[in-house]
Parts: sequence; structure tokens; C-alpha cells
Amino acid sequence: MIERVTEIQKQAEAEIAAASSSAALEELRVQYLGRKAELPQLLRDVAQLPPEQRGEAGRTANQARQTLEVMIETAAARFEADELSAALADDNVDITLPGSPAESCGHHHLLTATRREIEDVFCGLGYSVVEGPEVETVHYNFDALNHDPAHPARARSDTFYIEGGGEGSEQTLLRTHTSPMQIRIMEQTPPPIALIVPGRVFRRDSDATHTPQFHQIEGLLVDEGVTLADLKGTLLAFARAIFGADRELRLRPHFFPFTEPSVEVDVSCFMCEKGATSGGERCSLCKGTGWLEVLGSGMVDPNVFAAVSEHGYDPDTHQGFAFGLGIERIAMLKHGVPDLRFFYENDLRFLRQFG
Ligand code: 2NM
Repeated sequence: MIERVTEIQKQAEAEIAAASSSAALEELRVQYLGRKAELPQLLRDVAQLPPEQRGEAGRTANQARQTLEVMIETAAARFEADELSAALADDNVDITLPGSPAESCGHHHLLTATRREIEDVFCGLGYSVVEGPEVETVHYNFDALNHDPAHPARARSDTFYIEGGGEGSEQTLLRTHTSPMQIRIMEQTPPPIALIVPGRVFRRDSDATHTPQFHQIEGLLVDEGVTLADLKGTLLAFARAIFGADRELRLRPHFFPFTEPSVEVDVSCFMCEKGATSGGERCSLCKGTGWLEVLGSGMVDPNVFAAVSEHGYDPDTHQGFAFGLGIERIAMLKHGVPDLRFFYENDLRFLRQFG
């Protein structure tokens, strides 16, 4: 038996050395070491040998098997590495290239893109982004926000009230701004707070520059020792992030029910120099004024804190600033959109310009 084992080993070694591919090696492995091969059969036959022959015959056959196994493995590893290199060199498809023709995967609507761009700016300043209900009550939409009982926005001609939706301060309506959510947040979170509330709002208005539904972002920051300088610095950072690093701000006195003092905020025009184009003509974007009106703002009226005084807001110790902007307006200014209605018509020729 030992002679036969040695013979098989010699023959197998020669064939393994001559093999030219991993497939050929696999065939040899089956031929010499497979279940039906002679060498494994001889190993099984060792048990039938007379006891004094078993030791040497077993060792020789085992060694032969191990030697062949290692030879095949070593040769196979070399072939596999070579074959992989060859396959990679041959099959040089760049799977990172777009398909041909490139598949369109769509993009955000300009209003969504603008909302997210503004959210990013305020997230970077440490603000949270919070959303709230579109159906609100008179209490949260007007009363808690210091709207005079006779404020015109409360009129049925200006606001969508819900038929059969409660009475008095519990009467439901479609929110006319997103600030009701800021009252809800103050009820749940003691100061300091800094948040913005993006969302859809509703007003009974309809003409070339007004739609009964539009989108707002309102912001609120409350802490101790907050001043109008904080408001201006924050809104300047916003203006520069959205309209360019060279922008300046102009604050003009105004009135809002929930802030005192209140300001309208203009950003220096990004299309011209002080109202004049490089050719000396009147800038069409800012109408020659050099300023673009972008948002309303102010220091939170102490009466608003009084409405949430049970929740840790003290009109004598806390100050805050708040602001509100129309997402449509920001997008129109920034991208030169001439008509508000383009946002809602879903004309792909319009939408695709902002991919
Ligand atoms: C604006 C202008 C000025 C405002 C006020 C508040 C709150 F809840 F703190 F009272 N939220 N948003 C605000 C202030 C909104 O929009 C033109």
C-alpha cells in the first residue's frame, strides 16, 4: 500500500505543478482527494491491514493527503489572485458613472428647497425646527398673541373659520400664521428657547401677489438679556446666508400685535449697487431703492409672555425676539420668479428650472 500511495503522490504532484488554472486544480482535487478517489479509499483500507502495518501505512497515506491538499490550496490561491486581477483589468466598467441616458430621480419643489435652505441656516445657529397643527383655535392664533379684540385679521372676511367648530376663544380656524405653535411650545418648554416653525398658513386673499394658502417660517428666541441687537445680528446672518455675504440690513419701524417694538427688515439688493445697475439703469428687482423687503420682526411683547406666565415666562425677567417670513417671497426674490401662481400650477417647465 505504501508503494501505491507514493506512486499516487508523485503523479498528483506532477499534475498539480502542471495545472494552468483554478478550474484545472479543482478537477485534480476531486480526482485525487474526492470521496471516490483512490487515496482516500486507501486511507479507509488502513483499518483492514494487520495491526503491525497500520501505523506506517496510515502515516504515509495521511501525509500524502495533507501534502496534496496544501499544494492544491497554495496553487489555487495564486491562480485566483491572478484570475481576479485579469478579470478586473478586462472588465473595466466604472459603476460610479451615471447610466446612459442618466435616470432622472427628480428634485425638491422650489418652495421645499427654499424652506430647507432656511432651516439649515437656523439649525446652524442652534435653533430647533418644529411643526404644528394647521387647524388652530382663536386662543392660540389671536388671543395669546396679543391681537386686539377688534384686530381686522379676526374678521370673517380675512380668516377661514371652521363651521360648527366651537365658540369664543375655542372657535377653530385655519391658522393665519405659524406663531400659534410658538405659544404651544412655550407652554411645554421653559426658557431659554430658540426655534423656528415652518408651515402652511391660510388667509382669505386672492390676487396676483396673494394666494389663500402660502408658506411661512416664524422664529422665536427667548432668554434673559436679549436685545434688539441680537435680533439684528441673527437676521443679518440669515440674510447673508441666503442672499450673499455682502448683504446689509435696514430696520424700519412697523406695527405687529405680538411685538414691541416691531420692525420691517430690508436686505440690501443683491442685483445692483444702491439701486443702479452696472449700466447705470434703475434696478428692476429693488425698483431703484437698493433695498428688498424680506421679513417682519420685533421684540416679543410682554403681553405674550403674560399669556404663558404659568409656564416659566416672566415678562419682567425674560426678553425675546420673533420674526416671520414668507417662503414664497424669499424664493421669488432669490430666483426671480415673476408670479406667485407658478409655485402651485405644477408646470414642469417651471419646476425643472430649479433642479
Ligand atoms: C412676524 C413679525 C413679528 C412673531 C411673534 C411671535 C410670537 F409667538 F413670539 F409672539 N411669533 N412670530 C412675529 C413677530 C411674526 O411675522 C411677520
